[in-house]
Order: sequence, then structure tokens, then C-alpha cells
Amino acid sequence: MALAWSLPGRTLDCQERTLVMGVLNVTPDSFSDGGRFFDLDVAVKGAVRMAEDGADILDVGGESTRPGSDPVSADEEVERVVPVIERIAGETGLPVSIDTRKAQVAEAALDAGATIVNDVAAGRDPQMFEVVREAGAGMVLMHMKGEPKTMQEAPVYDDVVREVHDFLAERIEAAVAAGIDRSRLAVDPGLGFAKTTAHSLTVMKETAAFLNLGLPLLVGPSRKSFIGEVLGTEVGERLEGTLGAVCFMVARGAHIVRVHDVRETVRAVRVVDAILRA
Ligand code: 9MG
Repeated sequence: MALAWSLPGRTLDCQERTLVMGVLNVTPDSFSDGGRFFDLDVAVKGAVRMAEDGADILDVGGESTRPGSDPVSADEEVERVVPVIERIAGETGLPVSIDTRKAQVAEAALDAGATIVNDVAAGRDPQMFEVVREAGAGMVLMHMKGEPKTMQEAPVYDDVVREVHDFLAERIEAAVAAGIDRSRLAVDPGLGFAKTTAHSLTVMKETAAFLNLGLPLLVGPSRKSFIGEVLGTEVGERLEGTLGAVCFMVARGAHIVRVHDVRETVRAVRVVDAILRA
């Protein structure tokens, strides 16, 4: 396997085909699913459906990271995600990632059966790397400046691609220095996180610039506001735009795509994969 992502109990091949991470929000205010997945049974059904539709990973989040959203307490987050993770890890057999910035939540989620921490703050919580290391878990290091509550107020960069790249390089070294094996890590430029539409489009255009970090590259354009801005559409009308962005970035080297619409995305990326491997 030329590029692989080592997780507890399994290794994901990141070059055989594009991996699809399905988004399972368990927040009442989730911006793009209207909180549909907050009920436990509905959440499990959603996860099973995503597995049937071809998801490779399920990403469970109990705190919205949409721009302007209010933080929730760690206890509340744990209460939302743990019952869902316990059920879906067994019922789907897929690797489950916990979308959290809090070490306490990550620890509870890993105990419940998650094997990846998807941290949009890339290990800012001082205990996060230790929790990941002790569990031998996989980790996504994502670029963001500031907090979701305020991050879109006035993001400024001299060179967004270089700054995101250098931030990720620094966080990789910090994670490795904290004892996490490099093979456990994936990186993500954080589309829409502390970025204007122009910043996100530039980062997408330069997807290949992140490949020299030597790790699986995850991207998450799904239903985001920059797609709405390009198309002039509301959140429920961004599927085609999301697929356009996904296909472009996969063609430019992205290995894992984080999306709400798994079935449609799997079909789209299979075609890109076939073209790339022809
Ligand atoms: C939680 N979350 C929302 N958007 C995301 C993105 O683009 N990447 C990752 N890793 N997580 C995200």
C-alpha cells in the first residue's frame, strides 16, 4: 500500500480508490440536515444507509462547527455522540470518527468504539494528542484560525495556500513529537473555516500543494457557503456544486472526501477514480 491510514484494527488504503467519509451530525442545530440525525434511532438508520450507499468512514459530530455557531459543553457533546457511536460501530462495521475539538469528548468517543478523531482545531486542546496517542487512534489535523463562532468575521492571509500548508506541517510535527505515529495522521485544509469564498476556491484549486505533506489528504466541501455563493443557492440546493468540488479535488489528488450525500458522491468519485486509473 503506497499511502495508507493506520487505524486500530485496520488499515485504509488511500490510493486504491477515493474514500468517502459520511457526515452524521447529532446536533439539534445542524446547518445542513436540520438536526434530522439527533434522534438515536434516526441517527443509526442514517448511518446504516450511508454504509449501504458505500461510505468508508462515518464521522459523528455533537457540536456544530458551522460559522457563528455557539459551543456546547463537553458533557452535552458526550451525551449526544456516545450512544450513537456505540450503536453504529457495531451495526455498520465501518470505522467511526469523532468530530470534536475536546479531548474529553474524544476519549469518551474512542472508548465507545470510534477509532479516528477528526479535530478541526488540530490538537489545540492540550490533552488531545495524549488521548489520541494512548488509544492508538487515527487523527485528522484540520486547518482553522480562531473559533467557529467568529472565524468568518474577517479572515486575512498573505498567501492562503502557503499558510495553510505550513500550519499543517507544524501540527504534524507537534503530533509526532507528542508520540503519535505519523501513519495515524491525515490532513485537511479546512475549506470554509476562517476562509472567504476566494480563499476556499484558491485552496481547492491548489489541492496538490498539500500532497507533499506525505499524508492522506481529506477535504470537506459538502454544502458549504462558498458553493452557495458561487451558485447563488441555499444549503439544500448545493449537491451538484458539492460534486463538482469533490471531483475536482479528487482529480487533483485528494484521498478522502467528507460529505453529507454519500450515495451521489460515491457514484461521482468512482468515475473520477476510473478515469485516473485508466
Ligand atoms: C467537522 N467538519 C466540518 N467541515 C469539515 C471539514 O471540511 N473537514 C473536516 N475534517 N471536518 C469538518
